[in-house]
Amino acid sequence: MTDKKFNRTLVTTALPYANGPIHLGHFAGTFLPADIYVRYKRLRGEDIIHIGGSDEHGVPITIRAEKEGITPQQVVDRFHNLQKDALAKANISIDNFSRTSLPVHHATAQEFFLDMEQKGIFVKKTEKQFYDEDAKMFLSDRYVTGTCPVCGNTDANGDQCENCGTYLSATELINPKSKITSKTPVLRETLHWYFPLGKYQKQLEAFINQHEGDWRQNVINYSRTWLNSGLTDRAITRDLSWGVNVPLTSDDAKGKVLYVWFDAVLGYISSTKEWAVKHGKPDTWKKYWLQPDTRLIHFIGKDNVVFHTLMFPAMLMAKNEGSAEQYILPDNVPASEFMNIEGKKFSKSRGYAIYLSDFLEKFPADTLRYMIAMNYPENRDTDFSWKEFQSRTNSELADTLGNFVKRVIDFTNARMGGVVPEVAENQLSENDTHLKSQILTRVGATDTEAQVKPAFTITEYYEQFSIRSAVFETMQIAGLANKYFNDETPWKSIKENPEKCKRTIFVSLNVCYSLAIIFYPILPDTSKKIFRMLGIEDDIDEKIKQGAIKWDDVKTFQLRGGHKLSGTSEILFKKIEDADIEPELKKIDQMISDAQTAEQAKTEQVKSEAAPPAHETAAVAKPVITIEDFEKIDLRVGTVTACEKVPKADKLLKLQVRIGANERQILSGIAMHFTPEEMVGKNILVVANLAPRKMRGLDSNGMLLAVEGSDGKLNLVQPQGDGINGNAVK
Ligand code: 2FM
Ligand code: ZN
Repeated sequence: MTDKKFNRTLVTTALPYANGPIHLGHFAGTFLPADIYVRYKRLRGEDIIHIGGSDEHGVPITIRAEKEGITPQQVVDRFHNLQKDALAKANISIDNFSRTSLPVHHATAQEFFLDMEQKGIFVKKTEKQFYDEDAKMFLSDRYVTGTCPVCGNTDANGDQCENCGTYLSATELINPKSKITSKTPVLRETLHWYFPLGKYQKQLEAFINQHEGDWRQNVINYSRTWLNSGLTDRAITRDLSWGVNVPLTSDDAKGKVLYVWFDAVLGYISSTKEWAVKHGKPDTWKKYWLQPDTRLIHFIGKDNVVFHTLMFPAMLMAKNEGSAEQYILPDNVPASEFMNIEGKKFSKSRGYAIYLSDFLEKFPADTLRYMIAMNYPENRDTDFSWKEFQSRTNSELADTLGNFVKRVIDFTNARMGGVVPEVAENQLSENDTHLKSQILTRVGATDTEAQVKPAFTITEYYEQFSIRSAVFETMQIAGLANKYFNDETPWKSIKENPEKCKRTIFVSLNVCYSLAIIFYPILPDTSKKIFRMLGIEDDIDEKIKQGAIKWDDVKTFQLRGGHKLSGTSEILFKKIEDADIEPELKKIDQMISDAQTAEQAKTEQVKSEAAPPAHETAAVAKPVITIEDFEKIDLRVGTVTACEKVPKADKLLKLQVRIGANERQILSGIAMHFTPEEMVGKNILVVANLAPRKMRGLDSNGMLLAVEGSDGKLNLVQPQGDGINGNAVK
């Protein structure tokens, strides 16, 4: 835990590859939580900038260009602009959305490389790499596809298997194929620059330890998994033509570019430089990167953790060595888990995705922002479902928040001449002050005697990046306001007790003002509409920037008696009908059936190529077998005696399983479904005579049986009964 005093904050969002549009995964994992946090901090009057851009290098771009028969530049031009527009439509108030193809970025990345090269930090090594003899080129990372040695997925990439999450090197793939020509590549020698990550092991361990307790546990765990297995040299150059050229310090560098991850993380720095130039103060980027009182925060998805907690910090440590300029290291890396869609894993490559701009063509940005924020995958994978989107919009946004604000404004306009009533604050009733104190307690102001304190205040939730809880508590306040208005029945008191009615409306209008403030981070459009109806017409973003509207304004009544409202009122949220989401549900069905068809076609192809057994899916029926065939399988009951995670393999568990008198080791891709602790002591069903195989260099003797549920979760096949260990299935 650090206890540093910061004077400004630099927030970054992971740069999405410019090979496709922004999808809900990007939005939920990085852009929305970052934007909510930044807007909240702006309301607190803090100096904060939000920096990002698109990642325009790397194989994902060139593969798309080749598929479409266009240049990589054309690919990135198209998608950078689409990404930028979609983010603007979603009201992501990013201060600069840059591009890594810009000269400022190339210069920055080359400066880092040259500095390290001159300081003798890199190691140069000749290694064997796959080469496509027909295409006459080396195949780096994703240009090679093949079968994952861990889970059997036949579509694994040369750097990572999308199915089980294991980081691979291309030479580990079974049946490697070139993505360009589909030919089997050959191994050839090539020279590359390596960054000696291992040299920074101690420093990185100290860095991660220092953040134990304030970083999310998943971020600490992912980083420790890497640290525990020992950091090694990482190749940071590639034989490609698209990317940042390796500076030509020798002939060896010809035809080589920097590895996309080496340049992408530096995109945060170059984007800040571009932002500073656009603001006419080119040197201000230094204030954000080189002063220790800046707090650096990276919003990323879980698949990017180690690049931000180990690789980038190590690069910055290397750059800082012997230099007067000292780059700051990240103070927090709030990494998200994943957001599924309708219970199924999102997959861009399988076409199972919802794109941000498509969504926003049909539904307002604030409805999406709310739904996603309430399901922010903070500590576990969450789900986006259209039905939930409909019900949250209708019951929480429309019936709670929208309804309260509209009733108050309409009542004031119709019955009070559209003017805030004059009320002496010391004459407010207990109910009136109770509502105010409940709001203060939840928001986190201190000058209140609350009876029921929430576990944390909204302010505390934001400060600790618990976005989902902050949003949930914010909506609770709208619920309290709605209840207060109903209980006070101003439509009756206006006749029976006009002074009471005035007090109710005075309080309610001020609560509308408070709601406009506390919902501003989550629902910026709605917040502005509320301000407008309340007669605050100016540019709200600007007012916040100048400190004229601020978070702490909820502590006091901001609208004084006599203040005139705009006199208009609008419906904040239109209800979503079944008919509005039916086409979307149909699209999901279509995506699922397309994915199944593709999966089936793939399986057929694999069978016809007599490739190793594919990762089986429920959609594929298997050929009929005889009883003799079945009897070849030795199915036994085993008991798990010990279990641990396999380093660098997110999904793999290493189990010790006792079957009768013998104990054996089995590796299984179930780590996302079960913790090692919950496996120990379980009776499981094991294919005991499966030929031994190696996974991640470890022996696996057998396979355990499990079945996927409709929620995508695995269930173990667990035989019941006493004294069954070691027995065969009959
Ligand atoms: O995983 C990705 O989509 C990468 N383009 C993220 C890069 S984050 C940062 F380093 F720029
Ligand atoms: Zn795999």
